[in-house]
Amino acid sequence: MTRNPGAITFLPSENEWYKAAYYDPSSGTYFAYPAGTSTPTTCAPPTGTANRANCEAAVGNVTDVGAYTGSPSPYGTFDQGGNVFERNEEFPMSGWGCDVRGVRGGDFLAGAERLVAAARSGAESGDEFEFIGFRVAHMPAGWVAGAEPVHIDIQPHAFPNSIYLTGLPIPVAILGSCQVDVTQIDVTTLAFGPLGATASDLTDPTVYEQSLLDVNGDGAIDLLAFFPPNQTGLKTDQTEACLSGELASVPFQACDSVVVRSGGCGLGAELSGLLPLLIWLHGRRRAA
Ligand SMILES: [Ca+2]
Ligand SMILES: [Ca+2]
Ligand SMILES: [Ca+2]
Repeated sequence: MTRNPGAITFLPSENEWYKAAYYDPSSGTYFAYPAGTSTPTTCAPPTGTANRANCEAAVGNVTDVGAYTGSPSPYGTFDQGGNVFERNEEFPMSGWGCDVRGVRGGDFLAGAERLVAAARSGAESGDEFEFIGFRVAHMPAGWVAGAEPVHIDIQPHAFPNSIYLTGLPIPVAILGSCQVDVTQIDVTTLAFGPLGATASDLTDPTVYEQSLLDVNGDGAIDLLAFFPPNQTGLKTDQTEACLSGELASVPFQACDSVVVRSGGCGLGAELSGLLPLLIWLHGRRRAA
């Protein structure tokens, strides 16, 4: 279950769901409960009274959407709190697996504490329960979807990310996830830094094969690329370096923090950024 590129109608992401439930655009603040207030919602049968919801077995079953006429969110949505838990696209917790997606807002059985903004939960995509449903969201006309965000780690296993402009190649891990399949990256499009240094060695099939690794140990395969620092165009006053490329023919850009040094600190200082990765790679080979 992944939102199709350019989708107009979709399951909301957790952020979208959260904002619709708890955000007040007129004051620019978030409330704790999804009825325009931070006072805990009272579970009750359908009513026009403010801040009421179908929860804690007040009815014992689902109610019609919009039955709580006095309890819209500031954006005008109804029943985000209570009635049924609503699925979103989020992977709620790393380690829960790629089949578990977020659910929010509480249901007709649980207490009002499940309606609060901080309450997160998850359910497997195949789970079918009478208390789990979903909300469909719709984009305004003319909206164009962006690409799935890609994340990178410059100098994996090291921080801060010290770059020496005259030094050794800079390792950059492009982090895979349930949504980002790094094998879909066209390595010839990778460009790092303002001048777009290339990872030319990745066009060698043997090097490429050895560069598909789970660098951060989260279970998803990452792509480890190396870039010559003197071709990046980075300058010593820059605090961020960005990598661009194409994944499944869709352009992406991802950035990470850097400390850029002109050089002259000696090989020891230079290696301090690279060594943790080399040790990790070496340990990995020994274990294999
Ligand atoms: Ca709900
Ligand atoms: Ca790093
Ligand atoms: Ca990984």
